[in-house]
Amino acid sequence: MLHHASHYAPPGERVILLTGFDPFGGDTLNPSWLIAQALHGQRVGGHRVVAAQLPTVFGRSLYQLEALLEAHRPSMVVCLGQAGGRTALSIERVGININDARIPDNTGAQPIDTPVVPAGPAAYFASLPVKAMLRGVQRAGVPGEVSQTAGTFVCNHVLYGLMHLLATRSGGAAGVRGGFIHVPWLPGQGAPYLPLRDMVRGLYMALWAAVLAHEDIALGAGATH
Ligand code: PCA
Repeated sequence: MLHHASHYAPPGERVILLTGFDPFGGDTLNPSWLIAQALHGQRVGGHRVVAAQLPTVFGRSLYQLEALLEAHRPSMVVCLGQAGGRTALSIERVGININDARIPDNTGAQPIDTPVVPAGPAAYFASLPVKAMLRGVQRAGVPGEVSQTAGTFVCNHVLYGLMHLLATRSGGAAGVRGGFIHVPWLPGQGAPYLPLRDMVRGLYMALWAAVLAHEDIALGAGATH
């Protein structure tokens, strides 16, 4: 069952597909989905945001993502996930070809040291303009950083799988930019945390920055925080 809007973009309006995950690991909510929901329907420079939920499940998350790409033909894909313990909106630079689960996924599966895509390349870089998006987050007055690892659980699985889909799908995927942003806990889930409204504002500005940036800006070495 896909949780997403059933309406399609009018001709000429491009779609930003924005995904979040369902709660996992004993949590009762997942800020990534609350943020995606809050931005559903927003217009960003000739694009419309379509929010969809992915299950925190190895394999199934990617099948659903592939179906969403087919259904919406987005020009940009931004997947969001919760990363408890992080202090900032973390724009991920790279997905790696490994599943190594510290905890079971939402079906109880816990793959250890398996590839996301057998015989796939070791890693894919996100094709979003990560530095421009970082600037956007910071302009919103929200803590942001570029992250060099999305971990080895379902979020990295989805980032790697997304980039593999975009790299290998026949037709339609050329020029589609994609990537992943990890978000901290909400108040009440644990510390450190960020309020929902700040995360929504930061993500909104990051989407604007991505749409406006034709090429990524150079902030200089080490300017990742
Ligand atoms: N965070 C997990 C998977 C789902 C989510 O929201 C992760 O960081 O892998």
